[in-house]
Amino acid sequence: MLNGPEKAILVGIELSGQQNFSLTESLQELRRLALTAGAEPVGQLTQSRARPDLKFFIGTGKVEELRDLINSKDANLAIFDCALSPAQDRNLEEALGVKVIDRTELIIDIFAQHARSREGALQVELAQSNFLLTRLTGHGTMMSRLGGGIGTRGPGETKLEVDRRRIRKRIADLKKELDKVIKERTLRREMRRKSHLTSIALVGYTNSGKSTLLNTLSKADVLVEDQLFATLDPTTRRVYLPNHKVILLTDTVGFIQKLPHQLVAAFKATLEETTQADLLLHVVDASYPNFEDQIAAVYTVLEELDCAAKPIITVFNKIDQLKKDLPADLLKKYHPAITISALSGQNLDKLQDLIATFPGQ
Ligand SMILES: Nc1nc2c(ncn2[C@@H]2O[C@H](COP(=O)(O)OP(=O)(O)OP(=O)(O)O)[C@@H](O)[C@H]2O)c(=O)[nH]1
Ligand SMILES: [Mg+2]
Repeated sequence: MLNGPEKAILVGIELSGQQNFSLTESLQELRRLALTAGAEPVGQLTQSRARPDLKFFIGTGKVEELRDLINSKDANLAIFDCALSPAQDRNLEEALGVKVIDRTELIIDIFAQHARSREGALQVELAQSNFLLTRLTGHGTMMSRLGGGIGTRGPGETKLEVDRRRIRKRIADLKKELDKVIKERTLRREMRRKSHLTSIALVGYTNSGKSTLLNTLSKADVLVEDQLFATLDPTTRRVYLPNHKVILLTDTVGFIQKLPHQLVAAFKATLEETTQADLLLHVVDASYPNFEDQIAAVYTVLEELDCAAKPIITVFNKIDQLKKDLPADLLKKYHPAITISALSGQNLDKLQDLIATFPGQ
């Protein structure tokens, strides 16, 4: 097993035509993801390219540079801020002599560490199994990953021992078990629906303050952490509006740019809490310099979930951190929108008033 955290080199790639999230921003985010997963970033390398190299994603010269950096920093892991093809992953591991993981694997690993409920664990294992299946396509051997660390945790631990057929069987079993969980969840949601209470879902980029807002509005005690993907399992609480109406507010998993499709597919049951809501509160971390990039990333996921057309209130959070007010035209652009601080409680009364103006209230 490993002693101490894995020492990781982060590799950022900017492809031409890429919009939103600059190379620097994306690498900073990858650094936070790596730290959340328990690795220690010890160096980084970037490359701008027109398109990915088929064999290594980065150019051959860069591979050598990366190998030198790995050696000089005594690193044992390379994390690529992109989705690597199975062949690229394997070629890089062979050329570099260390474990290579991509953004998808890193995020799945964090999910594996944060899954608490049976449903969460099942969904993570489904995502891991699907990922593993793509990695086993077309070749029989691979560098062993049984040494521990990122990509080996969670239910997929003995993954390289099993062959494709067994993984397919496992995927089928997981889906069956998840179906049961989904039925229970649907039943609970139906019961809530019968209560005729409006259901509102908190959505937003990870770490934007969704759980904090649920806690302050409902006096709940949901885990809040300055960490990516602190919340995986949905929590629903009653919230009393000033007009004495009651709503049901649900907090769930946050979004991120380039959210792996496997995770969106695997977390269908959890994400249904969002797709079934009457109204969405889109929580935005207004203290993040380029929060409009995060807004765009959230909309991409909402579209994938088919719920971008739902009524949405944009909630600009963390304004206690701002030196000056947000521009009025920004609020107009995201109308209906409001600025709040979930932490200090500023403008929460106004947010409740705004919620109360929505039909059904
Ligand atoms: N300054 C300030 N910090 C805030 C505010 N709201 C939340 N935070 C902090 O932001 C961090 C993330 O808050 P969470 O509520 O866990 O965010 P989340 O959106 O639930 O994050 P995930 O569950 O990881 O997706 C925590 O450190 C909070 O204390 C706010 O209004 N002001
Ligand atoms: Mg949370």
